[in-house]
Amino acid sequence: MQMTFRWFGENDPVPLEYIKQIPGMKGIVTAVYDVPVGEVWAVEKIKELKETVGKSGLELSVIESVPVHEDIKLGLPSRDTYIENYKQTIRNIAACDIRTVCYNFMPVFDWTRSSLDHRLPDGSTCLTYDEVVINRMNPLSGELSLPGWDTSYEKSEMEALFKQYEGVTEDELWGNLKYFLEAIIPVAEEEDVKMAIHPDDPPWGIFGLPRIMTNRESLNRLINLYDSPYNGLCFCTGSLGPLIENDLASLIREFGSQNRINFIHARNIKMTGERSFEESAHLSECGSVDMYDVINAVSEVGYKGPIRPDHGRMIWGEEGKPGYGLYDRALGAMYLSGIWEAVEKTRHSR
Ligand code: DNO
Repeated sequence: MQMTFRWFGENDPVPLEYIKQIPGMKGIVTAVYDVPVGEVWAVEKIKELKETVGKSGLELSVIESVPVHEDIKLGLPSRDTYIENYKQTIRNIAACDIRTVCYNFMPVFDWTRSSLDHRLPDGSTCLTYDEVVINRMNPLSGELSLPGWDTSYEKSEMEALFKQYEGVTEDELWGNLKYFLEAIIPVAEEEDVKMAIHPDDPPWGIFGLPRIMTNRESLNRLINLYDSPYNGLCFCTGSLGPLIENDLASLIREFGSQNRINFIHARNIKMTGERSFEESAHLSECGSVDMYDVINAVSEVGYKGPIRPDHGRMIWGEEGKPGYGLYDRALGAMYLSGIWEAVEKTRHSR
């Protein structure tokens, strides 16, 4: 596996030079942030980004994300134009020799949390998902936004979007995903760009909107929508983890052995209720995810692709983008690399 780190571009308070100082760090996960969703990313923009990253001695390994326009998820007639644009963006990314693209198919909202700065007993802060608080939130108030979302909406736009999603069933969403994949995966194959769909975070419907990428059955349905290693998963332990039925290590064995894991997000979560959790430190004993089991399975299936530590807590007085500070994610990277070294050496010395 190749250790990578998410970086939000020039406005990210974490400089590339610091990321490079994390031992074993090889690659950067980032995106072009100033092109409206649905428009083509120009080759020059991607090239410039790649050069900026390259100057720090790191490689631009993954684009996370090329956002999917809502009209594609809704299956509107205008989707064909946005799909053509998406294909061109894939071609342009390939022209810059970047080989992995992460995306998601979550209606309206990407990852959703009830608190971005929940204080833990040790004084650090973390992101939490509390079902009771979420159920009380009004997504139409015009006040909800998260720093990690690729898009944000005005109140009126949000109301219009919710209206459009009224009556869109999960099966229709699946149909729209299939339509999208049938159009883009042949291009991804031609251009040698591995697509990695991020599971829904959290892995259940929110605010009455349908969500479909949640468990073993849905991951399986996804890979069967288009039979190609280019139609793969971003295996996110923190997104799949909250559903008790999701045995992470066995899912990695199942989908990794079929060559369908194209990217990995390693995040730990500590369940605090049936549908509530805190995002804990990466160490297994801090949360509900057994990170040793996860990395052991990753090594067992011979995974060679990128992995990144996902959300970290804010520690040591750091201020920055919630979930995306330097310190706790750097600790996470070292911990993951440590498990990796141990399981690989054990495996290969047998
Ligand atoms: C959250 C991230 C997600 C992810 C997208 C991928 O921190 O894991 O925002 O980037 O869902 O499209």
